[in-house]
Amino acid sequence: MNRKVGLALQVVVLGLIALGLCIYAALSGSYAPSQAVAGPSTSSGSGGVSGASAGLHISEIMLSNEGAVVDEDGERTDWVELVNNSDAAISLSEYSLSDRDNDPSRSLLPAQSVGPGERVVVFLSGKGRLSAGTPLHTSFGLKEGETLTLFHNSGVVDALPYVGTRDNLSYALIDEVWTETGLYSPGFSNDEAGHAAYLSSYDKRSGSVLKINEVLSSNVTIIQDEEGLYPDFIELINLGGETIDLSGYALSDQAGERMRWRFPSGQIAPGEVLLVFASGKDQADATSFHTNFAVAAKGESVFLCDPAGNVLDSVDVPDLKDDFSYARAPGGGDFAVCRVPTPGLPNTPENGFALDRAFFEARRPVVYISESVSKSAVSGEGDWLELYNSGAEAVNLSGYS
Ligand SMILES: [Ca+2]
Ligand SMILES: [Ca+2]
Ligand SMILES: [Ca+2]
Repeated sequence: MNRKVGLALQVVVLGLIALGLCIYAALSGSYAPSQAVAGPSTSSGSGGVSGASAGLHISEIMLSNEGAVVDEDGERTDWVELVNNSDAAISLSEYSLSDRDNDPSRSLLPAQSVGPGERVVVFLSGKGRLSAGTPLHTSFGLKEGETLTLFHNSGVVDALPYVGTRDNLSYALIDEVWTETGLYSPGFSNDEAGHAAYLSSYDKRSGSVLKINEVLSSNVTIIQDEEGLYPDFIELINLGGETIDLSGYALSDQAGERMRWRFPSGQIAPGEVLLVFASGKDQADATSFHTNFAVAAKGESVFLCDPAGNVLDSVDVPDLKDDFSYARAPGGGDFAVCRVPTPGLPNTPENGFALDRAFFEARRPVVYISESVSKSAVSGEGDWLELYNSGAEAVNLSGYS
């Protein structure tokens, strides 16, 4: 299915599901269905977008953000988008946002100009960061049953009741109709192009020197963790010239939650290859890292992000056989299926075969058959076996047969 058709179908499906949600909500009494589809009430019914007056208005909101959008701290938080739908610049300082319809002083917006058609994202995070030219955060979060009100000096502009959506969907003004959509677009136009523009705004893959180097999704014999288990692994490589502090960096197997597991600390030196177990254990100390997810052997994508949520690398891992990895050519080249994985080492065949040999040496039985002869091979003699003890200590043969 091509992407365009897929998205179109997605929108249709979302529309149907939104309808279902509304009916459910009406039955459960959490809000009236007319509110769910009506969007914000506005101070003036003349002209502008969807009956709104020309000026600054609420254009999109996400209140069930499970990680599709992150703030500058790499943290998921709900958000609202404001748009200037007039043909003149507007200063945000004339406006405020509030979770109380009778208190315009909750989050006063800064003296920051918004040009005609321009959009501004305000995170509904409770972090209370409201300085001009920086990412904006309200001092409150919006809870179910509350109403988000955009005030102008002169009074209420928009009042948007809390609208529950499914995870990672936004509620956006599209073609003058408030619509639940998967094409969320914080800071960009409410359409497919705006969604694509948002996705590419955090795509920093082309300039990154930190890369995913190798992924193994079905580890049967390749490497054990501290507990003697055989988890999946993801390997990183620093192709740059400086040590990178990994604190806050993230690994994920979900595009819709790209900050799924974050390094609490850690460093990677120039040229270093770093092994991270994708064990699901969610542990980390100075020497070992365990993500809170594993990688599906049937294949899935793996993402590497910086602390602000920029994607530094991603790889679509294919369906892999047990103990096969998906590895870059040495030096950060293209990925290929690899039958000699090299956990924690550069991806060279030499390293793979060395690890292979070490594996068999470590598991070679202490007492093994070094020579055997059967009658057919040497006439006149009975069959015999030679046993060889390769260990340093005597072995009691009573347990062997
Ligand atoms: Ca938007
Ligand atoms: Ca796995
Ligand atoms: Ca490797």
